[in-house]
Amino acid sequence: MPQKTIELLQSARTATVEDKYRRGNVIYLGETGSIVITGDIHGHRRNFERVVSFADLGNNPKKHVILQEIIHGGPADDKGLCQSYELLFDVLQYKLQYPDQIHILMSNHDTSFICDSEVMKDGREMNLAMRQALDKEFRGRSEDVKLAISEYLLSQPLAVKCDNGLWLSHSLPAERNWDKFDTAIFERKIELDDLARTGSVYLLTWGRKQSQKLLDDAAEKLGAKTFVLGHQSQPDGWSIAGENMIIIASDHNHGCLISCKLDKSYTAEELQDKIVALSSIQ
Ligand SMILES: [Mn+2]
Repeated sequence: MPQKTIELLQSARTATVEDKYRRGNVIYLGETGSIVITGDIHGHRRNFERVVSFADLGNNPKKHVILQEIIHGGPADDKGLCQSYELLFDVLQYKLQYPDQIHILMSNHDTSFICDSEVMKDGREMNLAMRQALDKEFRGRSEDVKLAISEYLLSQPLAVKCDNGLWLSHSLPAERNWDKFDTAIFERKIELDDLARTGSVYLLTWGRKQSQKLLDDAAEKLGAKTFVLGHQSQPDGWSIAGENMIIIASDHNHGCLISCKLDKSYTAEELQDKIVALSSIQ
């Protein structure tokens, strides 16, 4: 059903661009309601289902769900081709069901798909593995489906900023690149050059190992109090990786989410009490 898939991707792109909380490339949330924050999903369907069940958005119209890095990982076919796009399509159906409650952040695996560049995960090159799976499923329409996926991914916001001081993004730039990072990227239109090495979307989504000094500078520059990021793998599901930063992962059996209020401010230490193990959710 390539045409239905393409239409789903186009609708998701429109909903993402028109998200009522979006200004520029940031989702701004006020002091009303609550938020469920997840880390990288990487094709982990069971954990995504647990997030949906936990959030129960149908009964919680003032709750927001933040998702990121849906693709690359999870089920593979008998040749090892990556079928995580199937989960992406289901996540986008979820977005369309609750368009102003679900916000999906741009990740580096998304930029690698858009740029058709290599990305390694657990020793495997995932970009080609997923593209070949798409070719196998969509045959003559696979280029159209890939283009629609790229256009959807490129429309995603870069960060969520909450009035309570929480800042959520896939990552932050690495120390050595902090002075090359242009924060105007949060306001202006994203161009493909911004995704290439040294571009500001690249620096934001691929950066690792932020020092406390960088986190303090970033907090001041971005007007944030506490960062919640994904991207850096977390064998235990999460870690406090700075006085004002917690990193979470949602892509394995020890994965977790954070569930907290928007009318209350939290330090990274206080957020520890708001962590929910995904394995505890039916
Ligand atoms: Mn990542």
